[in-house]
Amino acid sequence: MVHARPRFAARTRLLAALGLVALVVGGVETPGVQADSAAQPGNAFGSSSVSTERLGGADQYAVAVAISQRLFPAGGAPVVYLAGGQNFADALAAGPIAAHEGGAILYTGSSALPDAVGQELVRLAPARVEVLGGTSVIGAAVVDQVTALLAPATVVERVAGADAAGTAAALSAVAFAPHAATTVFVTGSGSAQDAVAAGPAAAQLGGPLLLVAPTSLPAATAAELTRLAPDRVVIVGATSAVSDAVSAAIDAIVPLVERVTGADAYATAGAVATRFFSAAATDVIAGGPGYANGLAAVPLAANRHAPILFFGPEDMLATPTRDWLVATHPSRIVIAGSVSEVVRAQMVGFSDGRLPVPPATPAYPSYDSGYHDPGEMLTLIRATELAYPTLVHVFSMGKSYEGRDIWAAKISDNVSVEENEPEVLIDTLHHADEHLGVEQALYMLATLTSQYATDAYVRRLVNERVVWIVFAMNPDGWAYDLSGGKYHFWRKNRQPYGGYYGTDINRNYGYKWACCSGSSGNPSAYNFRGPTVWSTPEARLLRDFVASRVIGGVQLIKTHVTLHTNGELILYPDGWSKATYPPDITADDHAVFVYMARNMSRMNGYRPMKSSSLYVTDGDEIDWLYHQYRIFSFTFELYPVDQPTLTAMVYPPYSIVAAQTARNRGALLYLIDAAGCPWAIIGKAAQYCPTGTPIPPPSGLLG
Ligand code: 3K0
Ligand code: CA
Ligand code: ZN
Repeated sequence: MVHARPRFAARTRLLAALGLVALVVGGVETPGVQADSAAQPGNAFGSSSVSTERLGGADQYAVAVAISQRLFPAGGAPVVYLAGGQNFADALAAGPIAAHEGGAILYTGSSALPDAVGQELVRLAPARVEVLGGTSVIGAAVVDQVTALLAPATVVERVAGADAAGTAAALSAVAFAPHAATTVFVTGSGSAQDAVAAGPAAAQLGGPLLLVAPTSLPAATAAELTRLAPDRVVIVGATSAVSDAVSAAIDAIVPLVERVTGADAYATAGAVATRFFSAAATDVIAGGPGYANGLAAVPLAANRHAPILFFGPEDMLATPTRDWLVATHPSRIVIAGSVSEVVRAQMVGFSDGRLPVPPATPAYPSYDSGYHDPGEMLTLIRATELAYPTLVHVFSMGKSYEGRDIWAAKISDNVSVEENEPEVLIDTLHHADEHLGVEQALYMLATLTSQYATDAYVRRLVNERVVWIVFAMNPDGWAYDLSGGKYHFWRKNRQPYGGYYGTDINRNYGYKWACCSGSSGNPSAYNFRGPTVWSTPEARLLRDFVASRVIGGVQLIKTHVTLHTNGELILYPDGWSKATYPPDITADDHAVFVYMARNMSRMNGYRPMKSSSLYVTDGDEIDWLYHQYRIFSFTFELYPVDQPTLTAMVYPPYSIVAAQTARNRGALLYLIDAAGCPWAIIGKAAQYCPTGTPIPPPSGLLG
């Protein structure tokens, strides 16, 4: 929220960053070939017509071995290209050469050959090993190790130019006679992802890949182009990688030069696929954001007549890759390296049509593109449902004023069954510019699903509770706040009244609405309460949803948090009354609120306080949830405090999101746990909760 209010004053110090989310590639995964399987509970793509095959491994050495095993299941490769695992420059051009020669690419350390790589070399028993690069990349000791492992007749030779371009030219010279290749591919020697994308296309057209500097045509490359005398050169990549001047210099040697490029490496890979691979392709290789895995996969892609596209570093599949899958609906996807289940679900779902391309929505500004815009949010929650169908059910709570869906998910084991378990509600984005709440909700969805198989606490909570997440209560305000590629500091919904837009949804609830100067009757005000109680469709939908959780006369939802920003606060009812001990809350319930807030603050470093201590609010959500249903209902005001500018206060950069969402893991899991019997925290479970509470929730004040 943008208005200068007390939380902007100095408060708790920010906790140190608690860690970062793991990147998709480089994540540890069991080495070896992994076919699609239902080995993990909840992971089931079985109903799909699309299969995925993960050529996974703990590192690039293991991934390359897995790819080699897939390509040569019975061993017997004629040639192996051995590349430096820490320095791939000399291997950039190896893919099309390996494809042309029917060989494999493996990686080695500079001073020692990893055991698994040695074993793979023995299994492949090649007649020839080409060691790529000079002794600084792959030392003589490695060459000796390789020689000792293989049959005496094996040729082990080094291919090295003065630089990467020279090595590429030397590889080409070994493999191709003059006029043997009609098309040659060229990429920038510093643009490895372009080289990966170009590799399968070069192989498909039977030519080599050569490298250039961004602004100069290396002599070795020019000489090799002259020697090969192809009809055509295809440059892959942007002018920042291969300038127009370099293109012109190539044009002076070769009759035809064309360039294939996109807005970034993902789009360039998509453009290469579109230009050189049939839309009828039934097989696709997806590399990671890095290039080592993709480079090793080029011979396999060539063998399958498939392009290589990149899935991307985080939880969203890159859009150009998505578009290729939607356009070509491949039946098999080979994944080089590790990938998260939700990204795998996106690849499968976009290929088989179960995951629709979301309707166009406004996007975050490019500098904040890591934040999930409304379309990305929908894709991510639907992909999570696809990946964990027994744990997640996605649904729309209903339509906003302007007709947008308000998306929600139920998370529990046996998710399709009413199991009469204690329930928890998490909602976000009552206020349109409080974007971090959406990220926090997505973080919890990811935590409860991706950690189900590995974290006993998460598994117990998912098994013994039902968690409802409402991902964005105010989709109309959100779309407006993002419109036009810039932020608008917009808080309310977009319902017009009295010549102004917007009601503050968090002043429109039906407990003591308009009672106490905790909202405004002026439609131009930031905290306009609406012309009547429950006038906003959004608050009504939340009301009706919560009412629907009364089953057999019992409200199953026991605890709740609404995620707002900012101030790093934990707020509890009442908002309407300044009284320290509110007249309308029982002493025991007040004690539960105080204890729960303190316990959660121990875990996230936020400051606990009564809502009215911040300022008086009337008609807000948490007062209504408590008084209507006795739900232990909290407002979290997320990061930050104390920023130098209003923009920094309201729109923190994406770089803080991983740490600031992970920061609330413990507190939010505790809130879920506490639903078992909130009064257990004050030692009164026997008095308040029926026997048979599944697992006793935490009790007492945490130390
Ligand atoms: O429960 C509450 O006190 C809500 C506080 C909330 C509000 O609605 O005024 N604070 S915010 O607008 O700055 N997110
Ligand atoms: Ca369940
Ligand atoms: Zn808010």
